[in-house]
Amino acid sequence: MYQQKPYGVVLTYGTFDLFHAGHVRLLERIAALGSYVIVGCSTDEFNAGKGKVTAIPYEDRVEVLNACKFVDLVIPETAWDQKPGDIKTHGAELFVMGDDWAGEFDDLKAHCEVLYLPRTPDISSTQIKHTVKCASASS
Ligand code: C2G
Repeated sequence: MYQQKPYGVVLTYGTFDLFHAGHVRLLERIAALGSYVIVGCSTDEFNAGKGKVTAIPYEDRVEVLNACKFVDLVIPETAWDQKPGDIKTHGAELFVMGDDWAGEFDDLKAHCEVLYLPRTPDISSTQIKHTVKCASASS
């Protein structure tokens, strides 16, 4: 039975390094809200500016996101201030981030609705990296 979703185009951003269940659950909840999900994936250069080094290079992170059934389109995230333009270009009605960013993007309320969803506890790319590092150190 076709289920009408509350929004059309929904936009979110992230690094999505070492793709894990926390990322999947966020994208699944976003896909339940909107009929077309766009993900802005942070490029390696943009992440360098964030002081973030990923385990998985940009092209591969994009390939993983494109393989996710909850994602309809992946665009590059190259700058903090690209969001208003992306919202306009893609006609986004809703912008969503995990609540570790709560309040950080309220300025976008001038362009569309903004929603922060609860993060999945006890899992992160940083944590996975740490676990792998410990495992390799003890082997
Ligand atoms: N996330 C989550 N639960 C986790 C880990 C992450 O819901 N256990 C969510 C984050 O809240 C975020 C998304 O997954 O909305 C992607 O997380 P990151 O890859 O860590 O994104 P980040 O590097 O913080 O980039 O312009 C915004 C930035 O691109 C955000």
